[in-house]
Amino acid sequence: MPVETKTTCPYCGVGCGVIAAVGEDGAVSVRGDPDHPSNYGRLCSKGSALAETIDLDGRILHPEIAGRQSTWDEALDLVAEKFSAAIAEHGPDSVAFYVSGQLLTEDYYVANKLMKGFVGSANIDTNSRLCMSSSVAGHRRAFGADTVPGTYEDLELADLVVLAGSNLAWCHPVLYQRLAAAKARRPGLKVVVIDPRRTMTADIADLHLAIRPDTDVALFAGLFSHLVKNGAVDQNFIAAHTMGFSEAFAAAVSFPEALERTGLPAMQLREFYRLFTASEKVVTCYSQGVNQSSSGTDKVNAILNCHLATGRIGRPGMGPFSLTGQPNAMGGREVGGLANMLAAHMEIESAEDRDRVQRFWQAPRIAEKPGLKAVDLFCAVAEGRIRALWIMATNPVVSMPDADAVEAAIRACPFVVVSDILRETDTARHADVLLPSRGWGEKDGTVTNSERRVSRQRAFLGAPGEARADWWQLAEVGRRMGFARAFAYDGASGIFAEHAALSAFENGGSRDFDIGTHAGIGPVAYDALSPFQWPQPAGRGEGETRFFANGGFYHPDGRARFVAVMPAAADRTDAAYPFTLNTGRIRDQWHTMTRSGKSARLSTHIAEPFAELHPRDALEIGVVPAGLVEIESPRGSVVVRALVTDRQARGSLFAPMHWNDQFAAKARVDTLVPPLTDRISGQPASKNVAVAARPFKAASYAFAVSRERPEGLEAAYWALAKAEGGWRLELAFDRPEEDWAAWCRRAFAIPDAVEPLGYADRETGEIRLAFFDGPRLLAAFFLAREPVAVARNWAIAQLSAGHANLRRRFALVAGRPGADRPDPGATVCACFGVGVNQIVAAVRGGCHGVEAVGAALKAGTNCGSCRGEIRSIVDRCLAAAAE
Ligand SMILES: Nc1nc2c(c(=O)[nH]1)N[C@H]1C(S)=C(S)[C@@H](COP(=O)(O)OP(=O)(O)OC[C@H]3O[C@@H](n4cnc5c(=O)[nH]c(N)nc54)[C@H](O)[C@@H]3O)O[C@H]1N2
Ligand SMILES: Nc1nc2c(c(=O)[nH]1)N[C@H]1C(S)=C(S)[C@@H](COP(=O)(O)OP(=O)(O)OC[C@H]3O[C@@H](n4cnc5c(=O)[nH]c(N)nc54)[C@H](O)[C@@H]3O)O[C@H]1N2
Ligand code: SF4
Ligand SMILES: [Mo]
Repeated sequence: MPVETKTTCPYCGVGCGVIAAVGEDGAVSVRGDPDHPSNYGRLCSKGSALAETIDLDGRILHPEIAGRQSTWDEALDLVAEKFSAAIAEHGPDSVAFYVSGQLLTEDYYVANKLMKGFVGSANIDTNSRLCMSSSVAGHRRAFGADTVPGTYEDLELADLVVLAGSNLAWCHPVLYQRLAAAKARRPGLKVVVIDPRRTMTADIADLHLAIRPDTDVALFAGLFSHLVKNGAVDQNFIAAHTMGFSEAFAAAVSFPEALERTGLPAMQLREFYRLFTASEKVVTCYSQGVNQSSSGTDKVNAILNCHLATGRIGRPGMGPFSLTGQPNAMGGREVGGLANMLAAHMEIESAEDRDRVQRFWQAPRIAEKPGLKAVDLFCAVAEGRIRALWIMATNPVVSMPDADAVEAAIRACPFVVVSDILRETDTARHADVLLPSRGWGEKDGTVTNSERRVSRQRAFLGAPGEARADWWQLAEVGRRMGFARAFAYDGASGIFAEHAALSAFENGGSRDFDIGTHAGIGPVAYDALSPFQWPQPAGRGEGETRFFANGGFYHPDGRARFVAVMPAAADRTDAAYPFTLNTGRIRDQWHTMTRSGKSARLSTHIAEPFAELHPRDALEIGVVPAGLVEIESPRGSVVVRALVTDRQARGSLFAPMHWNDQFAAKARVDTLVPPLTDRISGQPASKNVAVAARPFKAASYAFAVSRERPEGLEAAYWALAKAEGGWRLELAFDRPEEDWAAWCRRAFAIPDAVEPLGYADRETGEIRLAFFDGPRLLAAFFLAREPVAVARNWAIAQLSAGHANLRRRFALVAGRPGADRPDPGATVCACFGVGVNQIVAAVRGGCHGVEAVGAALKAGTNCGSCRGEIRSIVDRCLAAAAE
C-alpha cells in the first residue's frame, strides 16, 4: 500500500492541498487534496507534475566551501565567523540576508529574528520586494496594516470580477478554474481583464481592456470620479470609516483624461465604468501588472480608493484582492521579512513595537531603522558596503533587475553564502559557501496563501545526502554567533509556536495578524494541523475571517485613508529604444526553472525563450515568424525566438522571465531591466522597459535531440529543454562549421566508436545527422539555412522509440514522420501529451467544443490548465471552416 501524506503545493500563492503517495518501490505520485478548502482536489499542470521534479539530478548534497566538500561544522563555523567579524569591524549594517517568499514561515521567522533582533540590523530583504511590496505599501497606506481583506470564495460570489494586471489563467490556474466554473454556473458573473496583452485570461473576459502600459492609475482614478458623479458611493461608510475622501476626489481624473491616457476606445471605458457602478458585488484582483511598476503603490491605492468609496470591502463577494505570487509570500509578510517591517505585522518605525518585539525575543538589540530594500541592497553590495551576504531560496542573478550588475556585485562581495537545493544555478555558482537545503517533500513547516490560509507542508521523503532545513542552518549560525538560547529550536513546531505567541503578544485586537490559538502548539498537534485562515486569536475558533466590513481599520483612529493618486507619465520609449518590453510568466514554468525545468512534460508546452510581437512591428523591423530576435536596452541584450501574434499590442514586446544561463545562451531578460523602482515600495518596474529590437541574423539554424544533457555548446544561440528520454535543443550558428559530425560528438558526448548516419544537401545547405547505439538513438541533429521545420514532438519521440530496422533510421535522417507515426504538433495538453494537430483533427472530425475534444482525446480533462488554449483552437478552426 502506498503511504499518503497531505501537504501543500510549493509553487503559486493559490496554495493548493496536495496528497503525495509513496509506493513500496519508492515511486512518488501526487494528486489534489479533495478536502483542502483552497483547491478542493484540483491541481494545475505544475502541481500535477510535482513528482517529476523531485529527482536528485543536480542536487547539492553536502556543504561546500570554495567548491570543495566540507562538513557542516566547518561550513557553519565559517559562516558565523565571517558574519561576526564583519559586524565587529564594520557594524551590523555591513551584513545582509536576501531571502525568499518560497521559504517556509518557520525558516523566514528565524532569519528575521536573527537579523533584526540579534545582529541588530534590518538588512534582510526578500524577493517579495520584486513581487508584493507595492501591495504591502498600498495596504499600509489605506488600511494602516498589510491586510488582505477577502477570501477566494468572494470570486465565486461576485457579480463582477476585475482582473487587473493578472494573468490568472496561467499564474493562479486553480483559482482561475474556480472562477471559470462559477461563471459557467452563473453566466451573469462578468469578468473584466485589464492587461495591455490579450492573455489566455482575457479569453474568458466579457471585456478586455488593453490599456497602454502603466496607465492603471488613470483608469481607476477615472473610475473614482465616475462613481462619485453617478452617486454610487456609500456616504455612510465614507463618513464612519474613512478619511481623505475630498482630497482623493480632487485628484481624481476626468473621463476624457482617463480615455486619453489609457488609449482605450470610449465605448469600452464607458462599459467598464458602467459595470463597476452597477455591480454591488465586485472583487478587484490584482497582481504584477499593478505591483511591478514605478507607480505600483499608487495603482494599488487607486484600486483601494474605489472599493472604500463604495464600501465594497470585507463583505461576501466584494473587495480588493491582492493575489500573492509565491507559496509563502504572505507568511513572509507575517514574520516581517521585508527590510521595512517588523515581526508579526508590527512596525519598525514604531518605538513601542520595537520594544515589544525586543522584549518578546529577549534580544540584546533591535534594528532601529528600516534596512536596505533589494535593489539598494545589491547596490550596497556592489559598492563594497556589504561584507557578508547570505542568499537563501532565491536566484537573484536571474530575477533581479540589472541582473548583470547584480551578478558582478555578488562576485565582488567578500563573502557570499548561498542556501539552495541545486548545485548549479546562476547564483549558486558564485557562492563562497554553498549550503544544501532540504526541498519540497523533505521539509516540514507552514505556508500562508493569498487568502490568509495557513497550511502545512509535510515531509514524505528522506533528506538526500546531508541536506538540512533552512531554519536549522540559520539557527546553527545564530548559536555559533553567541545566541545559543534564542536559537535552541529542535523542530519546526517550536518555531511556529513562538511565531504564534508573538502574534498574540500584547495584541488585544490592535493588530490584524493574530494566531494566538496556536501559541502553545506542540509537535503532535502541529503535525496534525489542518489548514486554517487567520485571524485566529486565542479563545476564538474559525469564524468570519473577512476584514473591514464594519470598518475597524488599523490606523490609530480606526479609519481607512483615501490616497490622492496622480497619474504619472508612462511611456519610456525614445528613438533609440522604441519598444516597451513587458515581462512575466508562462503557464508551465516556475521562475528560474530550477524545479519545473526538470519535467519533460512541462517543457512540452513552451520549450524556448521567446518574445511576442505584433505582426506589423515584426514586418517593420524585418523579423520573420519563428526567426530570432535580439532585444537590447542600455543595460544588456538577449536573443530569443520571435513569436509573432496580434495578442500583443503594437510597439510592445512580451518576454518571459524564466530562461537563464542553465537553459539558454543569452536569455536572462532581467539583464535588460533597469534598477528603476516605485519610490514608496522599492518594487522594480519589471513590466515597462524601453528596448530596441532587431532580427538576429544567423548563418544556419538547427534542432537536435540528445540522450545526454548537451554540454559546452559552441553556438551563437542555443536553448535547452528536458524532453521525454533526453533533451531537446534549438540552435543557431553565425558561421559554418567544418565538420558538423565532430561538433555533435563534442556537444552530445557521442563515443568515438559510433558512426553517424547522415544526409547532406549542398544545394539547400541542409544537413541531418543521427547517432545510434544499437537500436537506441543517442542524438539527432537537423541543420538548415532557415529555421528548421522538423516536427519537434516526433523527433523527440524517436529517443524513446526502437530503431532496430534500417528503414526507421533512414526515416529519421529524412526528417519526416512516417505515415505510421503522425506528428501530433506542438503540445497543448501537457498532462496527456495532446498536440495541436490532434486537436485540429478532432475539431474537423466533429468535436465542436472543449468538452467534446476532452471526451475524444482526454485533452484538458486532468488539470484543466490548457482549456483556454483548446477553446481558442476550436474557435479558430470553426471560424476558418465558416469562411
Ligand atoms: N506558471 C507560473 N505561475 C506563477 C509563477 C510562475 O513563475 N509561473 N510565479 C508566481 C509568482 S511569484 C507571481 S508574483 C505570480 C504573478 O502572476 P501575474 O501577475 O498574473 O503574472 P505576470 O505574467 O507577471 O504579469 C501579469 C500580467 O500583467 C500584465 N501587465 C504588464 N504591464 C501592465 C500594466 O501596466 N497594467 C496592467 N493592468 N497589466 C500589465 C502583463 O501583460 C501580464 O499578463 O505568478 C505566480 N504563479
Ligand atoms: N523581469 C522580471 N523579473 C522578475 C519578475 C518579473 O515578472 N519580471 N518577477 C519577480 C517576482 S514576482 C519573483 S517572485 C521573483 C522570483 O525569482 P527567484 O526567487 O529568483 O526565482 P526562483 O527560481 O523561484 O528561485 C528560487 C531558488 O530557490 C531554490 N530552492 C527551491 N527550494 C528551496 C528550499 O527549500 N530551500 C532553499 N534554500 N532553496 C530552495 C531554487 O532552486 C531556486 O534557485 O522574480 C522576480 N523577477
Ligand atoms: S494553482 Fe497550480 S501551482 Fe498554484 S498552488 Fe495550485 S497546483 Fe500549485
Ligand atoms: Mo512573485
